[in-house]
Amino acid sequence: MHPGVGYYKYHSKKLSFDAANKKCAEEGGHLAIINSEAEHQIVRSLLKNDSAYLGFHDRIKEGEFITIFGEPLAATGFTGWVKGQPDNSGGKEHCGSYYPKYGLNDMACEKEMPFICEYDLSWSE
Ligand SMILES: [Ca+2]
Ligand SMILES: [Ca+2]
Repeated sequence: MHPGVGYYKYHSKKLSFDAANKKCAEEGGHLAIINSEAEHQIVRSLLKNDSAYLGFHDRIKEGEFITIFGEPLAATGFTGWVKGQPDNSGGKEHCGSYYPKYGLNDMACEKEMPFICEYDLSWSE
């Protein structure tokens, strides 16, 4: 719990992007979207050694990354890609992740990875 920023949970269970987002939804949340440097540091601190899914993708139009709510990634307030990313490796990397210690990376959506959910706990304010 991070008052004023949000509530985040790291899931070590490895799932595909869609399965991960479904799991977050079942818990009343969504795949995490980083909106500030403060959120970035929280997300970064939750990560282990594996990459983890976050809530953005370019599945609608290649190279145009948007959040799971359809907003441009550039409008979220955080676009700290790993150097050389996004690279759309193999022509099939369309889902957003965070590479531990470094930043954002595009990954194949079917790959099963840990993920971070974000919950909007407005009742706690
Ligand atoms: Ca892509
Ligand atoms: Ca990539």
